[in-house]
Amino acid sequence: ETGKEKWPRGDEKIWKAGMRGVDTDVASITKSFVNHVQTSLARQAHNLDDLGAYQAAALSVRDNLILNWDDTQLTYTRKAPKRAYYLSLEFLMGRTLDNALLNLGLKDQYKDGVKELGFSIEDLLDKERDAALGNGGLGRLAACYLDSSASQELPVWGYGLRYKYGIFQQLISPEGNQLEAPDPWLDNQNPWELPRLDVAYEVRFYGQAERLNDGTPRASWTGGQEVLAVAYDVMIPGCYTKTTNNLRLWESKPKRGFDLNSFNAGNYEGAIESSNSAAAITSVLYPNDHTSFGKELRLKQQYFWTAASLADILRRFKNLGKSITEIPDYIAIQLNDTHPTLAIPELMRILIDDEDLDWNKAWEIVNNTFFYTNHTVLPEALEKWPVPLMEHVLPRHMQIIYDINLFFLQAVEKKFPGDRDRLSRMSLIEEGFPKQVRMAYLACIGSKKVNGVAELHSDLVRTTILKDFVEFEGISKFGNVTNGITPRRWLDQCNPELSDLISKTLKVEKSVWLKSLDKLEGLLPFAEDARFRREWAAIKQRNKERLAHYVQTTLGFTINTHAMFDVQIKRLHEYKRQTLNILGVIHRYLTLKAMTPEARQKVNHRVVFFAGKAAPAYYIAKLTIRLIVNVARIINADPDTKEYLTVYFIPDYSVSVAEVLIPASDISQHISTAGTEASGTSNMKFCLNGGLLVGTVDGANIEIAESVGESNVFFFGHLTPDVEDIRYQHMYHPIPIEEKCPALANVLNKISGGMFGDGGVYEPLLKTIRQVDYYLIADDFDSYIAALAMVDEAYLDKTEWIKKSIKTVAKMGKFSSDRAILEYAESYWNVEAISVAK
Ligand code: F58
Repeated sequence: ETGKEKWPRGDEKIWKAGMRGVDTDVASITKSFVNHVQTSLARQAHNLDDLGAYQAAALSVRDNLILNWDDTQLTYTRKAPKRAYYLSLEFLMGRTLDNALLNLGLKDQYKDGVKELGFSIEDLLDKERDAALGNGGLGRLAACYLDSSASQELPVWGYGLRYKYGIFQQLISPEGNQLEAPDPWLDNQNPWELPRLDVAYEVRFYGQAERLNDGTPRASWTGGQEVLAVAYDVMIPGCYTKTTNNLRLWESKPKRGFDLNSFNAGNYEGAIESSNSAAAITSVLYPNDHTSFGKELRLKQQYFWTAASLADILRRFKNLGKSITEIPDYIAIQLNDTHPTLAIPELMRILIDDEDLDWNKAWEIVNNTFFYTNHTVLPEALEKWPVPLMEHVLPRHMQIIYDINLFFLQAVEKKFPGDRDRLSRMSLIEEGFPKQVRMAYLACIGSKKVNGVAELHSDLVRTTILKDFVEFEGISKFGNVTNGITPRRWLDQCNPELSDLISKTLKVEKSVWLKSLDKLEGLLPFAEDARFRREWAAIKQRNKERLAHYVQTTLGFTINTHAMFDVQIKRLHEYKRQTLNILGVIHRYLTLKAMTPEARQKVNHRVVFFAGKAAPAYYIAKLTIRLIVNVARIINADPDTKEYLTVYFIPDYSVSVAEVLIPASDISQHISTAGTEASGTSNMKFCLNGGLLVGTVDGANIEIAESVGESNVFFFGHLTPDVEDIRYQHMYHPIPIEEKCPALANVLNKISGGMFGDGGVYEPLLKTIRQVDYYLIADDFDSYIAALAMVDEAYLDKTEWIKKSIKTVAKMGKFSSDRAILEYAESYWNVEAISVAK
């Protein structure tokens, strides 16, 4: 590139005159807004409602994003740096407008602009629907990593699926049952995506795979169903930088519109059948969390997405004109859990069948291109695909997996001769009826590095599920990258007053500290400053009022904002132990009931919030919701206690609901059985907003405590190394619950006795505790209650409490997703930042 290339076509001056830059002043913003109202929306000033105004504002912001996006992509094309691709089946983005305005540094201008046109920016922001293309932590982590990649100017693209329906909407029936409704999030059009109907790839399913047997490992794969993958691009703006990265989401379409022959023959159903089956692939996000199902449609989603993404990545690579063996010098692919593991045999297939490479060369390329992140050690969540299903849907990939396994086991045999147990433990194929492919093992052996998502979890990966692989491949392949969260959304956006106070106090611009979060340490001395503490406390108070207002307008309940706000929000799961929390609430209620009115008056009012969705087929988790709702119904209406304890279940938890709940919390609960929560990320969000943490010694809680100081967190419960022994005791030397934990036995009896409605309904849930108690509710109950008592005690001294809150925030710098993504870039991908010329 000389910078003096010939203008491609037409008159350069006329071209340049037609080009525009990013709008930065109020006048050009209002002009662009009005323009979009008139033309893009075909509406007029006098019939424009808030939704229309939101759309006009979004379209005008999108124009700006596109300009930055274009410059960014041009820079990447010209400079051809090594790029990383983040493959994730889930991107839980939430809303975009506010985040885009803040990252562009244009929030104030838009606020003034829409005000001049008669609207309030807050009302418009509220009209946006969440993009909820994820279940929970794993999907939200992917979204935070995209924000950080762009903010740190890293050439990273995301690849995912454009589900027509995101995670279901949660409704709660009057009895307290969770009901699910579809989430048609695209119904009001999505201003944040650019359809790229010209970027499309064919993806094959089923058919026949035949080895050529010509002395090469090649095979031909023909027949079956062919489906089109069409690209939709979502712009990902970095914070105070021009860099605007891309998230490419695939939509499935039939290769041919419909079958005209069937149509002409009068078979109308037949005519649309194949087109429906193609469209079904990206129709809906699977709402499971921490279970693996083995459903054909899910397998098709995974292959459809990995095949289209790889084809796209390789097309871009080929444009560089490099030799195919240089792939690892230009491409790093991060596998977000095992969901995209089929990319490994797919790249083998392309290199062998299409590019005619020999096996070893192909395997070496694959091995230097992929990186695998594990997000759980729970056995029920480890993906396994039945061999017969794989053979049917992806016959060529099944052959390749068998070949990978053969060479792999030969190498294991060489290192550990005669160790047959080891071979069967490590085989990619689990024997049984049916045989199954162990996807975590395939991801592991096909990748250059493997990591867990917090120190403890990475240790567990190394010593439990992948122990044999560590012994075989060496420990250096198995690392840790502790998760992080983006401080843009999870502080600046959700808690603007606190963010402003921090800038003012540190005397550092947001454009600086939001991207170097360690700067928060500068807040430490201000913990001793009474005026600062008052401001800090006042902001927390206003955030509590904002939450109370949300509850008032959506649920109709009035909340005492002078109470302590105690929050547990996450997917409902036995291992996360919402049950422990609600049983603790009942215990507190019984204790209050037993007190004299005078004694009660000394108790600080506590408001306990729960929110979270249960997988639709997860019966026990749904029963827990029902119990919470009914406990709330009884407790909140009891005149003896309602001044001291109230409980709310906030329905339809989402990213935007989290943005209201998190800044309002005094204390939040992260109380998984030790060793079960890989990391957790909401723990980080609460602490970054000045809430303190009650938790078990699990996941990232441990590192948070290391950073903020153990005196600023409330730990309880058994430790990871003891959990297995305790479970063993439960099996072989069970102690009756009345003996082990009388307080809990009493609570369970009250539930059975009908204190919260028909006790029989809850029996299956209570049985999980009375009988097996796999998650150690009874073993941890007393220490949990003791930790909550410490919280009460600490809360009495408001000054000390606020000091703890300030010191906590000051020490949360490590948990920025910028730190995490830079670790991936430096220690895993070998990808460097590259700046886009202004
Ligand atoms: C979560 N996993 C972990 N999985 O549970 C959490 O500790 C961690 O902080 C987070 O990942 C990010 O690393 C998680 O969210 C899922 O939602 C999967 C969805 C697809 C099915 C299997 C579970």
